[in-house]
Amino acid sequence: MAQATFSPHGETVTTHRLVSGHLIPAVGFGTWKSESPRDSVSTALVQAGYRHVDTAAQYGVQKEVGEGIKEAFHAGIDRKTLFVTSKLWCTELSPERVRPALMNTLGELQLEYLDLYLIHWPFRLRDGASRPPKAGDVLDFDMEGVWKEMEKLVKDNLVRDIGVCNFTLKKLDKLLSFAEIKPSVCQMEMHPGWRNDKMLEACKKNGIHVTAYSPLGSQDQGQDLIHDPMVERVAMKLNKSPGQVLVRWAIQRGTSTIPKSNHHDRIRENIHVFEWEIPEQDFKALCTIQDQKRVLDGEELFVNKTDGPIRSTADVWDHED
Ligand code: NDP
Ligand code: 1BO
Repeated sequence: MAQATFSPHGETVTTHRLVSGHLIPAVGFGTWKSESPRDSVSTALVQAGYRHVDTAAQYGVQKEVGEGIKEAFHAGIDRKTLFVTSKLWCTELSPERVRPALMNTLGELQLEYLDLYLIHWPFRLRDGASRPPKAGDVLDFDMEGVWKEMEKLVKDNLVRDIGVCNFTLKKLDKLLSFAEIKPSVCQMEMHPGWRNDKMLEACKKNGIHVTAYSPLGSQDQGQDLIHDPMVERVAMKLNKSPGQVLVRWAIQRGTSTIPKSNHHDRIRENIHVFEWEIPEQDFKALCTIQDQKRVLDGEELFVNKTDGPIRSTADVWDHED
């Protein structure tokens, strides 16, 4: 359910109420491949008015992210107004490793609790696994055992909400069959070039909030949505930037979203998406981009074509695409 609240700079900002009752701000700051995380996080929080930061142990930036958050506290931002997400990496996907991994994340971030802790990918990797994985690098994943440990973190007030990333319908159904605490959030790749409507609908049906990652099409090998003619046309018409149109598109689908930038002007620009909207016909036009494909298909991380157990990207996504 969308709620209205106010940012420190007086702009109306949307938040969503999670099944737990906690609020998640609709735009968060992404930190994957962040080049100067301390500075960027501090700018996002103190100058641009973000109150939601997305990070992960695997990004290798948690210490700097924590320093950026500390700067925000020194600038007078209250912990209670912040929403901080981190993620449990694939090598830690066994029950006895869950709590130590979270404690390490809290230590690096210099926080006493996380607002949201997510399973980063639903595949367990051996310590030191290669990319792509060699035979024996992808191990059995005890989803129920890991989830029970995540639930204990909530009960012990170390994390306020728990959830998943990169799940399929099949894996979500399995999780829901034993979860005592339902996942509050499912974080998935979503943008006009990969709408992923099936997962969005399934999550809505189950009361699970969706956070859209890579809303701008990501970087390097990503999709160049910033220069997509349809996105450029809508941006020109609304006198907004292509980045703002893409972030706003995610918001109008009822998701939260977590754009990343190394540039202070873009960091500011990407959250100015609340006091205007994409008209219905333009929103619908953005939903018609034909060439639907994932940027992050999991191939490099999990696929071993000869030895398995994941032999193709279709296997990664349980043949649901
Ligand atoms: P994004 O879709 O946020 O795109 C980032 C790219 O867009 C960068 O190259 C950035 O360049 C550029 N950019 C940012 N703002 C603008 C703008 N206004 N105009 C033009 N270009 C812009 O990619 P990410 O893949 O980083 O996704 C966002 C976040 O989602 C991640 O940082 C991470 O926190 C999370 N994520 C989670 C995953 C998961 O498995 N759960 C997987 C992938 C991402 P520059 O920095 O130079 O501005
Ligand atoms: C390999 C990690 C993808 C970004 O979350």
